[in-house]
Amino acid sequence: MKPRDRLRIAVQKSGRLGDPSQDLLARCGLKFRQSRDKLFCFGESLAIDLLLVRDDDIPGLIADGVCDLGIVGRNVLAEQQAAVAARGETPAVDELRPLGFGRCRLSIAVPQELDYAGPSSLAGLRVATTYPALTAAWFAANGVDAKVVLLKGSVEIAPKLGTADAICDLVSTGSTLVANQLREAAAILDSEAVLAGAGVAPNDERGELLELLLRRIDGVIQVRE
Ligand code: PRT
Ligand code: ZN
Repeated sequence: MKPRDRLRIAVQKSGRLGDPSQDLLARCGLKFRQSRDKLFCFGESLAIDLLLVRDDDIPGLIADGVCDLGIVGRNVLAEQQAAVAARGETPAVDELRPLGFGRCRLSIAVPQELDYAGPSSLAGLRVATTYPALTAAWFAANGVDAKVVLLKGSVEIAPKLGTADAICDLVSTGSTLVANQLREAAAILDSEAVLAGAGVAPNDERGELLELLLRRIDGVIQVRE
């Protein structure tokens, strides 16, 4: 890969984290010029550029060295780390800072009528989720043998459709669960947007830019708290 002297950050193009991510970077004094295709933002105030992508791609873009940093939900990062760990490899992407927005939790939810007395109540059942590695790791940690069913979307309707007995999905207000006659049984991960970066920081100009950005992010977060 061609060496880069500009730092590159992957942020969500649209969706829940897109605007708050760009707001945070603006508060850090970063100014950008957007490309015509709206996929790339050139940093005008510092040598820091943005790549606008789907959130699911962010950990991989960092792991592959295409981007140095990313702003992504801890749920997405932790799922990638759990998937790497499940293959017996060491995750190459770390959480550098929690960012204080996009808060939610990844939770096991069960139909109202299911008697939930702890993880073992789910033994032998099918649990639908978009987070198979985190869900499987939670079952393994609790010594429960359940079947994890991967669904890419509309996880909350799986029990009604009969494709699963329970789900593991993101919850914020809880109204989606209530609307689908489900109730939260156990939170397996507390999530918020995080700054993610490669385990080994670049040891060139980009390393200095990274230090500068981290100091500014810390300042912005301190003011908010
Ligand atoms: O297009 P792209 O792939 O980039 O976006 P996406 O559709 O995969 O993600 P998006 O924009 O929906 O969410 C981005 C991130 O926001 C997630 O990865 C979380 O880190 C964070 N976040 C915070 C949430 C929620 N809160 C949330 N409530 N992501 C999703 N939800 C969904 C949840 O999946 C469920 O369907 O909202 C519903 C539950 O909400 P409540 O309020 O009814 O409980
Ligand atoms: Zn996504």
